[in-house]
Amino acid sequence: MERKVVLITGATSGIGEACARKFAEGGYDLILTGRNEDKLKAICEKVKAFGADVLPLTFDVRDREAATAAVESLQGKWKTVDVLINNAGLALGLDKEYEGDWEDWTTMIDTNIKGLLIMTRLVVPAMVERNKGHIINIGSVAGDAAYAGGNVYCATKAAVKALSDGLRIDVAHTAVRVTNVKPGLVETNFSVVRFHGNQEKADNVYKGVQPLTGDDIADVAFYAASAPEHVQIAEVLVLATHQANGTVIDRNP
Ligand code: NDP
Ligand code: 8X3
Repeated sequence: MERKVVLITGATSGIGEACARKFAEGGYDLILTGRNEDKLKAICEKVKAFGADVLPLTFDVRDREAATAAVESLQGKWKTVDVLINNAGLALGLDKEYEGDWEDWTTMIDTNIKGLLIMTRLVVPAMVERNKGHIINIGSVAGDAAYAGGNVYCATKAAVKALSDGLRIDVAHTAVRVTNVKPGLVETNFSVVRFHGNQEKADNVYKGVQPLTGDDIADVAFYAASAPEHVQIAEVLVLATHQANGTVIDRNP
């Protein structure tokens, strides 16, 4: 059977890295993208153990020229991307909106919204032309409702929902599918990045509750990609068992 190709952004850590493992195990070949060439190469070596063919592409999703050059460099079987996982993203800070940091806002908006749009614009036209393909956007419970200090990050994930819904409308005449996976608390490097490297603050986010893992989210993404072709998993909210929504978490179950 012909192997399918998945392109994963932000594959050097957390959910993206877990998706790389899951899709490799599931028989896909992988285009793994990220900013850190060394990490990317190390992950490529790991997933090759599952028998997957792997192509690393090093670029920043905010850099439209670099992303374009990377996608345009694809040759042969790599040109046919069956599944695009728009995963690269981050939160920075938990400042009040009237006190927030302009650079943090710009980074979040440029990565979570514009980076996702750049990759969508580059990869989806060929899917539409082939009448086949699947875009899995990693949104968040944070996109359902704002929480204290979440303001701009929550807005970017609300945008991921709007962009997923909009794309689903725009490809409805084709067999291309669009899924928005919205995780809750997942213990990855996410909180370390949010708190600019403060490990203690990051650890507190998961205190008293068993969080999800990147693997839990990769399982859901893989399930969506594996559904029969007439089935479109449009949106999935995945929470830790003791998390009820973006703000209600029972830390003493
Ligand atoms: P990690 O910090 O572990 O992973 C984020 C990945 O995105 C890294 O590989 C990182 O690479 C990459 N990335 C960040 N900025 C860029 C960029 N400009 N260009 C290319 N790659 C970039 O966090 P998660 O795995 O948790 O996050 C993955 C996605 O899941 C994000 O979109 C996040 O918003 C979302 N999410 C996370 C949740 C959580 O609780 N963890 C919950 C809900 C959603 P680098 O190392 O180079 O920065
Ligand atoms: C990540 C989940 O609740 O920390 O999107 O924003 S949350």
